[in-house]
Amino acid sequence: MPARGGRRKILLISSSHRRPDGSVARVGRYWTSGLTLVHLEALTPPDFTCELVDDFMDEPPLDTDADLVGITAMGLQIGRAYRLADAYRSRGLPVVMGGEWVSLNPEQALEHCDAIVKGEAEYAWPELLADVQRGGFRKRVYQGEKLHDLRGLPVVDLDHLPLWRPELMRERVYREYYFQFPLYVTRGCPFRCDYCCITQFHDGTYRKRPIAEVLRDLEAIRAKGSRNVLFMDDNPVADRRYAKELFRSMIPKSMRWCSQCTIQIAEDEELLDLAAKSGCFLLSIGFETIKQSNLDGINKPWAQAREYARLIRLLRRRGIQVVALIMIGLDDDHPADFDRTLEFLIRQKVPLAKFHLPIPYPGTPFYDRMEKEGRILTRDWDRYHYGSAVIRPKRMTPEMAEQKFWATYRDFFSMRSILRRFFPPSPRNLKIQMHYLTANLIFRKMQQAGKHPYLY
Ligand code: B12
Ligand code: SF4
Repeated sequence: MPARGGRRKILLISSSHRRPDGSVARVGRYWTSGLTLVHLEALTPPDFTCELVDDFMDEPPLDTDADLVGITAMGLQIGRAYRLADAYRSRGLPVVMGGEWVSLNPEQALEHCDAIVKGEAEYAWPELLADVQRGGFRKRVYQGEKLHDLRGLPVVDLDHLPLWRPELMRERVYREYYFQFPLYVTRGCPFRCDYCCITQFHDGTYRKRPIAEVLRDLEAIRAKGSRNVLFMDDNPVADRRYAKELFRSMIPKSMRWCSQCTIQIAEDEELLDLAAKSGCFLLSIGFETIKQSNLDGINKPWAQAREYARLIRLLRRRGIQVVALIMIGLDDDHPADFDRTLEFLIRQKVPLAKFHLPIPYPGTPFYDRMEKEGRILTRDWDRYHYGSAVIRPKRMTPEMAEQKFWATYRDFFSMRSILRRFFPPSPRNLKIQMHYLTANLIFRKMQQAGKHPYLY
């Protein structure tokens, strides 16, 4: 690997996914960004320079002067990521991959790249790069000897976020809501839902960042002229004491934040009040299903379906918008359960829902179970996008599951459903509700045009 100007160059790519017609999904502007690329850049020693490309917005350059290519991918992006890896390797460039999918499926990934980072990169990436400096990879799988305690993580350069377009923020129409800056406070989750790659990836551990360091990062976002934050966490409230302390200390910062979260947040009213006061305006919550038998079946028995309606009301009362993440077509679902779920969401006035047909991510207990039961219908990862029946459902045909999936989306974004869900509005956060009303109308238009509302 030749050194140029004393510094070697790493091309870091976040992959997009392929649409059914084979084209790569692209957007012109986007409302948030992951942290992976800037975080890897921050972990890179100064004797390297990094170029960051998000394939979701820009075509990665195949003719590159980079010495090393690093690729990250999530879910159905993996097919596109493997194709990119193959393309760079065929040009003689060494390729390293990382992320949840790759970490849980090392042998599969190594068919497409020269080395992988298995698990988090904090210790493994500097070790790999030291080997690169010494002449090349010494092994194919790099894995840190221990998990990082999340203290003193390097500060990321927010200006390098590939999906962030500062010029858009200067336009009046975008000023208030454009771009939610990424930040995370915790890693992992103590639960063990059987379809979840996060708890597998972190081996059931749950770690928290020092609150002072989180507050410092919030200041950096404020310095960009924004108050909007998206936590990259999967379950920021698993340690209630920590979460309460964090939210309390965020109140004076006047931020607006959203996150993925478990419904645990609404089970403790003090926690919920603090979240609302600290600026929480939207939570994506994995309810998964309104049937307890299904919850038990996916190893999520701690979530109580009969409590969902009451807990959603508590969130709504505080003006916190809910994005309900729903799996339909689980083992105890009949076709009529799609309709029951839809009616439940409408009655609870849920502003947005993302429906998923069950997807068995390789490396999870759910995948292993589906494989053992001979129910995996395809390993074409491009189809692992939640709208395809990639496993054989128990109580309906795959065709019926897909048909009901699209019908549920259509009915969720019907005018009648939108009106029932948004009117009368709850008294708090009226502006944000109107924002999500507009989002519903946009998604309605997309799905009328035959597009998956969230896949672009
Ligand atoms: C932000 C985010 C997004 C953003 C990404 C925007 C962007 N392009 O920048 C958006 C909203 C678009 C998104 C979309 C999707 N996402 Co997403 N997303 C996340 C989220 C919340 C945070 C990612 C992040 O920044 N983490 C913080 C960084 C620092 O951690 P990290 O990525 O894990 O990286 C660390 C290590 O993994 C490792 N590493 C990772 N990659 C690499 C690469 C190399 C080369 C190396 C050396 C190391 C390395 O190093 C890092 C430091 O330790 C994660 C959940 C999570 N907690 O990570 C889900 C997550 C990654 N997403 C997931 C999925 C499934 C999707 C979708 C495919 C869902 C869908 N609709 O089908 C879509 C993709 C759609 C598309 N259009 O392509 C899954 C991945 C599942 C899997 N097995 O791969 C996750 C884990 C969520 C979950 N709980 O299931 N997502
Ligand atoms: S609660 Fe969420 S993050 Fe935790 S194991 Fe279940 S699905 Fe994964």
